[in-house]
Amino acid sequence: MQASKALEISENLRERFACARNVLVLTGAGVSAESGVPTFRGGGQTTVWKGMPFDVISSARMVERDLPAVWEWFDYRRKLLEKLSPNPAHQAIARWQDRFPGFTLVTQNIDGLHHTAGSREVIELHGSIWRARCVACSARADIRLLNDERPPACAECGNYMRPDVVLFGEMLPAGAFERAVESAKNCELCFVVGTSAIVYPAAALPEVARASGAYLVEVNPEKTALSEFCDEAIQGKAEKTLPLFCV
Ligand code: BV8
Ligand code: ZN
Repeated sequence: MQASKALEISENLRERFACARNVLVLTGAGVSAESGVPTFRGGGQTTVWKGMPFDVISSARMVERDLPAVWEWFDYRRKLLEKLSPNPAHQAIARWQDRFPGFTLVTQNIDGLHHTAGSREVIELHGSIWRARCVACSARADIRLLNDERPPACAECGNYMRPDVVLFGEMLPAGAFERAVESAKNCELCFVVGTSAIVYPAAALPEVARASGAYLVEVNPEKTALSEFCDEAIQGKAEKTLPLFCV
């Protein structure tokens, strides 16, 4: 594993980037940090909400136990997000999309900032904070079009709606992880940007890419469980590092 300091892209990596045909990018909360979106575990802190660690309030159990509290938590985060915009890391990744014959962006983030930056067909493994879904039928709605009633009532069947986000202990959206695994198996170059690589099954993707022969690059100012496993671990911020791959 080659560790390189930020603002320094190895010649080898530049060449691989120039010649790559299929690229996979996996992002986590760190790619949105510069935009002002709080990370979950950065700097050793775990986000806490009203005394609950975030993986308690963001859990399947909480939806059953206290759906209004889950809505309060997501409404609070969405209010924060409404004022935020993509940063140079999101913008660089959006530019990469048309640079390679095959390009897949997989995100664990629910903030929608990749989409706002212009990325298309983003695989959102953990859903979206901007969408609600019915607990009973398959109805979905853009939360910005719903009234302030909490929990919102489903227009189709009248049952409760919940955030269309994958909580701890819940399955990922059907097909999302499978599509991401397919891309991981077929890429020659895999970037893992701004994730502590703790949450599964998302954290398994870099392992799949590496096992399939991809060159694995991590971009993160901190070391993670994945760093030793990478071909290159660029210890730097995404918003400083990704734009260096000028396209
Ligand atoms: C599942 C949405 C199968 C919600 C999230 C017990 C029961 C059931 C399952 C489990 C269990 N025990 C373990 C599991 C599996 C569990 C899991 O992996 N737990 C972990 C904690 C061990 N996974 C699940 O539950 C998944 N489902 O397994 O289904 C199943 C189903 C039923 C029964 C059995 C099995 C579902 C996981 C999805 C959970 N939802 N989010 C919400 O947002 O509130 S996960 C949450 O963590 C976010 O999505 C986030 O994206 C994700 C990962 O975190 P990161 O993105 O990595 O963010 P983090 O803060 O950790 O790190 C940020 C990094 O950025 C840091 O490294 C920092 O250094 C870096 N950084 C900071 N600034 C910058 C930067 N990098 C670059 N540039 C910068 N400027
Ligand atoms: Zn319904």
